[in-house]
Formats: sequence, C-alpha cells, structure tokens
Amino acid sequence: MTRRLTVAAAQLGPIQRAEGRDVAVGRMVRLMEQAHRRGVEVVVFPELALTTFFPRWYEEDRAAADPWFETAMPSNETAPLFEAARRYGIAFHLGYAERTPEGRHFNTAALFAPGGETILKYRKVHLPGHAEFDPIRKVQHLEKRYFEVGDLGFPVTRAPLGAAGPVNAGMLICNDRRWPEAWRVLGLQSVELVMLGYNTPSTNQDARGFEAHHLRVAHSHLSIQAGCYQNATFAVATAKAGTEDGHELFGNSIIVNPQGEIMAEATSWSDELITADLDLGMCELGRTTIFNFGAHRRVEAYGRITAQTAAEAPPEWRPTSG
Ligand code: CDT
Repeated sequence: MTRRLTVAAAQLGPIQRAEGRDVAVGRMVRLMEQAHRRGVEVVVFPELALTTFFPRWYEEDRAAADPWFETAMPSNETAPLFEAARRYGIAFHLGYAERTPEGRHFNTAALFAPGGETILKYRKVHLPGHAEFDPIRKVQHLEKRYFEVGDLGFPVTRAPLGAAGPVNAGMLICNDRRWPEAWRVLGLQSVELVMLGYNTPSTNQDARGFEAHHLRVAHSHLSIQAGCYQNATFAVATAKAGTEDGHELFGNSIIVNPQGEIMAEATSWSDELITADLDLGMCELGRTTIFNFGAHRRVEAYGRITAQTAAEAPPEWRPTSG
C-alpha cells in the first residue's frame, strides 16, 4: 500500500527585535490556515521561530537573554498555535529557545501532534559562532554563549503522522545540516522524514573573498540534498528569512526527496507556505541498494569519525619499497 504524507515548510519572514511572540504566532496561525486549505498533514516552522534571531545581540550578563527563552510549551503566547493545530488536525514542528526548570538553555525543536502531545524533541548539537563578544565581527553570532550543546543525541521516532501511519521522523537544526555525521546517525535509524529549521545570514563574514555571495544558498541546498540522497530520506527545510533590524537572512526553504531532488522551493524571503505530497515508499530504493548500510558500510575503517575531533596533519611521506 502506498504511504503518502502531505508536508509543508512554513517559511517565516523577519521578526524584529521589538516584536512580541504574539506577532509571530499570529503569522504562524495564518500559515496553518493555508496549510489546512491545501490538505497538509505536517507543518514545519523554522529554528527559533517565535522571536528575532537573538544570538546576534550581546548581553554581558547571560541571564539578561532569558526573556528570549520559553519555560513552558504550550504557553499563553503559543496557545493559539496549538489551538489551530487541533482545529485543523495538523501536526507541527516548532523551533524555540528552551529554558528547563533546572535553568539549562537549549536551542530546541519539537514535533507536536494535532492534539498537542509532544511526539519528539531535539536539542541542537552543532552550535556555530562564539561565546564572547568578537570586536572584529560586524554582527555577533553568540549561540555558544546562550545555548548548551544538545543532550538528546539525534533521536528518530515512529511518529503517528497523517494517514500514512507511523513515519520514521527525526530532526536537525540549522548548522547541523552541514554535518554528514548528523545525517548518518539519523539514517542509521531508518529515518524517512527529516525536519529542520534555519536562520542563516545571507552574508558570510568569514568569507575572505573565497566564498561568492550566491554560494551561501547553494551550500545550504547542497548539504540538504546530499543528506537526503546518502540516507534515503525526505527533508523539509524551513527558513526564517528577510531583514531583521538591518540583518539579512536568506530564505530558499526547500522540500527534498530521497533522490536528493528539490520538490518545492520558496520564492520569497517572507512568510510563505510550500507543500509537497510525499510517497514514503521512495525511501526504499536507496535503502535496499546503493545505501543498504547493512550490506556495504565498513565500520572497521571509520574509527577516526568518533575517536578524533579536529583534523590532524598526515604523517611525513617516506619512500617505501615494493
Ligand atoms: N543558526 C545557525 O546555525 N546558523 C548558521 C550560520 C552560522 S554563521 C556564524 C548556519 O550554519 O546556517
């Protein structure tokens, strides 16, 4: 029997620093309404979807950043989103800054069932940027200051999504998409749908003339398309886009199939819903042939992947006989 799932990437345009969560939530509810009209079963919202991308703002006292974090989900402010999900019978993925009851801080994403139950939670592992104010940079990227490294690994669950029955669902958050190890850990759990949100500045401050401007989007797509192909999975990758208080983030949200092909792409850098009808059976081809892990992986040759973090120089070359 064909297993079909209709998904959407609900791209958000910019959220200004002065705007409250109610503004973002109102826009998300409107995207949910559109999703309902298009028969969508799962909506994927971006990373840190409720506020501006606050890690660009330095706070000497880290606790001064706490107002950007959620201590409850749902909360009074996010309740309209949960009500819309229930009204329309749509599951949704939401990225948000999480402060736990113990006072720990994570860059988190959760997948919620239409009834509001948490199906899966993930905390970002690859935190880019820096922990201290960097006077060289025009714009700060302080994820290492405000978040701890995620402590949940890369979980995949058999998620009750839509009419397709259980779907093997996993998540990545923004910078994670550039790391093949993260995709492979999901692939090793037979993931069929990767949900990921991102906030990516459209200018690379470290480019030093070596990375042309247009490659910013190309590298994002390259990473997601390769991750899907090499792990025989679909992905929904959703941006927060546009200019937040003078700082530009690119859009170009995409839905990708297990062949690594882009099925749908956002054309604006503002609020926009893109959708695709997934045939989950497409994951079988890669999984049973070229990327049949059980038949072809050679773990005995991969030791460095987990034994070593930074790159090392190879040994000196010496002539050998034979
Ligand atoms: N949010 C996030 O992870 N953004 C990074 C850009 C980091 S630039 C210091 C990304 O990889 O898209």
